[in-house]
Amino acid sequence: MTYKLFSYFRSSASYRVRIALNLKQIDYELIPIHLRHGEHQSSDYRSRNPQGLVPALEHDGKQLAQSLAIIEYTNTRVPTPPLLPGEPFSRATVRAMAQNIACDMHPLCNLRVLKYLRTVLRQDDDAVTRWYQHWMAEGFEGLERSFEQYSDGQYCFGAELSLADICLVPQVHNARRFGFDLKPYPLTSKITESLEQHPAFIAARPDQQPDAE
Ligand SMILES: N[C@@H](CCC(=O)N[C@@H](CS)C(=O)NCC(=O)O)C(=O)O
Repeated sequence: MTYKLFSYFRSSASYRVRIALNLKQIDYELIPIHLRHGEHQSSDYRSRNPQGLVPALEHDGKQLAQSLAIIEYTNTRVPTPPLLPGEPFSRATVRAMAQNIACDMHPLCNLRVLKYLRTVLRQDDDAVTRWYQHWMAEGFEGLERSFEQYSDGQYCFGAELSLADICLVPQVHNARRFGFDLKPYPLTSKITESLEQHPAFIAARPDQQPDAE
């Protein structure tokens, strides 16, 4: 086996990569990195991902970080099924949806940011919850508008599964975990519920991982 994925069951960035590897039917070894135990901060792990974040992918002895870069790498190595449309406008639109989630929504509410708010800035649970709810609402509002324009109700963009779908499901999973109300985003909920039936998405779910608690 030449692919090794360093992953934490609850990490939505790891969840994205698990979905992509499953869709591509790439056989991989999963190596759990426990975030709550600080395993991602060890010097050994940082030699794989210099940012000390999960996921990291090892392929043929080489190390890759950043979930979107890892997914694009696997998409190039194993082109079927394609995760980005071939037509340039469609391709850029799928990337825009994925980047809304991975570059604008997710980084504002990940573990280290919420921890910094609680500890260094001494914010209480109520303030941290307001922070989370605010940034998620902004993000999901934009996504819902994009889906109204481009989704068929089954996938984020058009009639094909794409990188945007791979980013959406883990972000919704995370939002539900934090008690975020998704009722104002009916199309987002509909697309997610449809994708959650797909075997590649089911196998990638946090509760299906060997390190699930
Ligand atoms: N942009 C990065 C984000 C990676 C990231 O933030 N990973 C989180 C888990 S989802 C992490 O390792 N957090 C550790 C921490 O916050 O201390 C990617 O897409 O890979």
